[in-house]
Amino acid sequence: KSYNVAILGATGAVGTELLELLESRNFPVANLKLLASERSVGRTISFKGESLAIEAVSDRAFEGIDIVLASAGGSTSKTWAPKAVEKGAVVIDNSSAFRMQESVPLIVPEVNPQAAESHQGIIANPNCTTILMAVAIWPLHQIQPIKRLVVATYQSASGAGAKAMAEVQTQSQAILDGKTPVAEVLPYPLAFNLFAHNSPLTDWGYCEEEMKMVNETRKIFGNQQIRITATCVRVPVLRAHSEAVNIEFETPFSPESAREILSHSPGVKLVEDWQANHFPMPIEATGRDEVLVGRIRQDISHPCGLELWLCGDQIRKGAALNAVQIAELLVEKNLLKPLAISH
Ligand code: A2P
Ligand code: 11C
Repeated sequence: KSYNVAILGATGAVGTELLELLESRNFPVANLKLLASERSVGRTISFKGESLAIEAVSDRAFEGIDIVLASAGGSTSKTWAPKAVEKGAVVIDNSSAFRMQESVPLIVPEVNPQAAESHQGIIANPNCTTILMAVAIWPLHQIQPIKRLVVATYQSASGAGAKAMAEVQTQSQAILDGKTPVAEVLPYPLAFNLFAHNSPLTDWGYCEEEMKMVNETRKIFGNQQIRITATCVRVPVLRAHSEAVNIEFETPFSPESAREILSHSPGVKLVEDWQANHFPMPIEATGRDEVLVGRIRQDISHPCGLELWLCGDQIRKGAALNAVQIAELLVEKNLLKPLAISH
């Protein structure tokens, strides 16, 4: 059996990766529809050697579609996801629009695939920093419950979209040419710089990205007790996020057993060469499916603390790959029936 698939946001950084993954993972696609804004009408993109025209998203675009992979921003998803569901499609949404709605499963397939069973038409793909951390720490949480997480992120330009990636390259060239870098997509020049994550600030001083790590991790883990605090920072890297994660367990967790567990955990690749001081790096995580984890060590300030460092491709496992894995899960578990229609 094969399925009619639509990509909403097909011209974007994540949309482009979704196309590549549907092809390289041989997802059973019958027909593929590429949707974006009016701006992209007239463009074509190639899929499996065929040139497909971009269409502007509309009500009619979802007729006969089984699966929508949406990555066109929160407001676009808010408008179009419910309409796609009405037409009988299941929407896997990469935006933050529906993530915290109780009726919407928020899924990292390595962690909570069972949540897909209760979907009502929309399934949310978590925030990229959350996905990468969840893949790396869930196997440890299975052995000993995590009590508290203190995270610092080093987030690439790709998290702000294709235009931000292009901007950091232009800025880098401008600086090398002795010119003043221009920031139009991101709030400040990112080349040769870094700044606090560019999401809106809450009244209590955390930015929305930091709160996503708190709230989404709790929802995915099905555990509201885990205490989480995060500092999110944008760094001049193109497309892989890094995270320094301090984990406090209920009881001591040795680095040796953490290493042993993570060496055969799904979606994780251990990268640790202590002699060479070689640990996960964004350039080595780029283009890879796995979350690279290393520098696992005892927290010298706490007997139940463990430190680890991770890098993961933000566009791939942080977004497009996780969404395609969810689609594969729906196919495998026969969950593509448009359940929302019965409401
Ligand atoms: P377009 O290229 O036509 O603007 P990125 O995350 O890399 O910035 O990409 C955003 C994606 O979302 C693009 O494919 C973009 O299409 C799409 N998009 C943005 N706004 C809309 C909209 N209002 N309707 C449909 N697609 C949109
Ligand atoms: C970033 N994580 O790196 C963000 C981008 O909620 O999906 C994606 C925001 C989201 O800036």
